[in-house]
Amino acid sequence: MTTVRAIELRLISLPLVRPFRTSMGIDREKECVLVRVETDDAEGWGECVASPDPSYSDEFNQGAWAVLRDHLGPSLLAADVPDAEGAERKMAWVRGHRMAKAVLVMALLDAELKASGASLASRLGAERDRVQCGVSVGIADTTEELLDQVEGYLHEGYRRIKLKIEPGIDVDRVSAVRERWPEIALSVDANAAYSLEDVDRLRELDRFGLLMIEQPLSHDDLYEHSLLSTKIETPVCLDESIRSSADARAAIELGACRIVNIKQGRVGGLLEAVRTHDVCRERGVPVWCGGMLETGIGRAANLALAALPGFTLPGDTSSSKRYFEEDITEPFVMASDGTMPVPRGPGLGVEPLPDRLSASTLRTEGVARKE
Ligand code: SMG
Ligand code: MG
Repeated sequence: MTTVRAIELRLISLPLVRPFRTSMGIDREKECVLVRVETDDAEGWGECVASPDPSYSDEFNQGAWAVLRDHLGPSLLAADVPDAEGAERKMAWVRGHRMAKAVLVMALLDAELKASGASLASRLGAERDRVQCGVSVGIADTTEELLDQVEGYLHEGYRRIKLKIEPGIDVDRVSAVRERWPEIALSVDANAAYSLEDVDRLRELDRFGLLMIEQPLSHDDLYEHSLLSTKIETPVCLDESIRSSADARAAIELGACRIVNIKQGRVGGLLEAVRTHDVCRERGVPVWCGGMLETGIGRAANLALAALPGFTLPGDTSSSKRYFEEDITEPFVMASDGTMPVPRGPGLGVEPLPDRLSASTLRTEGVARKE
């Protein structure tokens, strides 16, 4: 049992090394909410995966900030929390807001594990010391630019290339990459940009031997994905549609997907991410760790999660330098064999560097106790 003594919110911004374009828009910087908690025993950090706009999900930074400050934070502040599961239960009265809940779960796990000296990886049930890395390549202005970027990433050793696509910037781009590199592990991610009416176009992708097509249809749909899955050969992977372990179970039972992308923030935290992994593993469905352009804090958590046994496909767990000139932690570096070591220090195993943290901070606010 420990008491949560303080919760501090911090909005940070870091420039991206190159703009990241998806079917939803263009990101030029990474802006996210970090949370620092202080318990009786230790300090812990968490990173919220929400974006500035409610585009990838209905959550967004200012909304997460408000729900953390006014509802979730006060539920935990000055409360006796047995452990991170206990914190999940104390926050359960708030419906939805999974990304906001997840950041508190992460920070409390970090504190709890720092106090006991155990790593997050061992707490979650990791079985590997290194994870396989893939890279997500944004929509480029031209095919030549795309080929140059892919060549660079393959040269660095990435084991899987994922191309962002949207209607009209899809078949030709995939064809060009496949022609140049017939053997690489290749996938595409549509971020919900297609509809069932596009089935003929999506079927054209079948000839490229893709590992998967990620989230082709609506962000909140399972049924239409189950229909699409019977009409195309490329395995469907769901990202946005999976918000919990229950969603994963429903999606699999409905035949809506054959692969699941797990992001701890999207499902409400690291503990629910493990349950989602378990549901998929029990049903023989491979999973992999998605990414939200995380700083070193969130990246450390992703690496711990990706080391669980059901994560059999390379994740969007790329080197820090694929995103940032300078991260807020020591950078994560992928080896030339396309793998990255799983942090093994207590808790997340990383700390924000004070100089980097203050240089990237836009705003901070403490959570106040509710009278
Ligand atoms: O972290 O390397 C990364 C980004 C991976 O493509 C990526 N993420 O739909 O999977 C996805 C997108 C969502 C990012 S939108 C900010
Ligand atoms: Mg995705």
